Amino acid sequence: MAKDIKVAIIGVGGVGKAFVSQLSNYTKKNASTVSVSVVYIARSRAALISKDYSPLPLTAFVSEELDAAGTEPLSVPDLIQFLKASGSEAILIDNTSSIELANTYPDILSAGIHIATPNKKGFSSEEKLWNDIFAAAGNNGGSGGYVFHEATVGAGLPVLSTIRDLVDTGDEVTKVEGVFSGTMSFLFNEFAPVGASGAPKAFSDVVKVAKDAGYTEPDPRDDLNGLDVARKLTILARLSGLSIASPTSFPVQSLIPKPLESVSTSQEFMDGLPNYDSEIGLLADDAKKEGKVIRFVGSIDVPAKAVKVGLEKFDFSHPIAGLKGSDNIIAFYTKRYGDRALIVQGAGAGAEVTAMGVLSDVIKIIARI
Ligand code: NHO
Repeated sequence: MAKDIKVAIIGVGGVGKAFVSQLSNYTKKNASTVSVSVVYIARSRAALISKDYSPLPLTAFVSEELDAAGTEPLSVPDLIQFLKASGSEAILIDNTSSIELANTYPDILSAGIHIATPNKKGFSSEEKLWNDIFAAAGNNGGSGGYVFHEATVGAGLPVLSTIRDLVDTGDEVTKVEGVFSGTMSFLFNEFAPVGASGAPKAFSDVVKVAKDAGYTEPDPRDDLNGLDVARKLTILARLSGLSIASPTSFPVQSLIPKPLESVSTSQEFMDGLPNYDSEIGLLADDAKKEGKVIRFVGSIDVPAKAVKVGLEKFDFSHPIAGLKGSDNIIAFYTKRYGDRALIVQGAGAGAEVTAMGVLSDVIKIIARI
């Protein structure tokens, strides 16, 4: 008999829409073994609820329809009750970046509801939340729901599953380093490519190209402040066994010039950025004279309990220097792998690849229930 799974989706932006389309293909392909019904879908101010638990039509995911036909979203306690009352296993997909929702994961998991999410907030904020989530979850043999968050680092790349497999099989992670931001990867691969000839590009011009192409957050300061990378490093460091109080508890280099930190609009920021091109231009020039390029990287030194995020110089021949586009690269150094790192590399940003990470988590949950 096919497994009967109810799904609730919160957040239907870029990742949410791509997820729905991939989930739809998955359910069609696997209809003989699993019956997946999406019974609740919500945006910030509107929700569709299938009161009789019949599957909502996928057209309901078009945001305009949801806004027009939807009712007020349920509170989290009401949503838990609604899903529990179905009598089936239920999975909540959090496709928002809401810390308020992430704060309720322990309650959701304690109620036996599973969670799959690309939202970094629950796993990279205060350590207490991380501890509460995994104390409530069933991942380590407890009675709560399973929680998976592969897409919080490297989008669909197998980063978290790799580090978990290394640790679970008895290996010891000694160092993790790499490029963890698709946006930062694009900026520096364009700004300081290996073997560049001719006039150097201005950093502000590259930021503008990235912004216009939709690679950056609407306000590029949200990429340039380094916090997105710091959140990813917090997650990896915790999985490597380190205690990390918060993503601001270790050195994080911000690329936002001090005077532009407090300007009120993203346009003002973009207008002011060319005034600071020379600072970062000099860094790139100095590196070039040494046969190197600058890249925005993160690293975790496990024995030294040291995590840092910022600009570093790399030889032209280093794999980090040779990245293309918005690719991520993550190198794991472990006792078992020795000096030759286990490397994961590929597209690390974008709705389709991020949604793939979320669906792969859903499939892991289905396999366990
Ligand atoms: P959107 O398009 O802003 O959509 C968010 C949706 O959530 C909206 O529909 C909004 O109405 C809804 N929402 C917000 N708060 C809500 C609430 N309290 N209740 C109900 N609905 C609420 O965001 P995305 O792009 O679809 O992202 C969704 C989640 O995936 C975020 O947590 C984001 O951080 C995460 N994520 C996205 C990406 C990506 O590429 N888009 C990545 C990872 C995780 O690997 C990617 C990455 O790291 C990108 C990074 N910038 C980089 O490396 O450069």
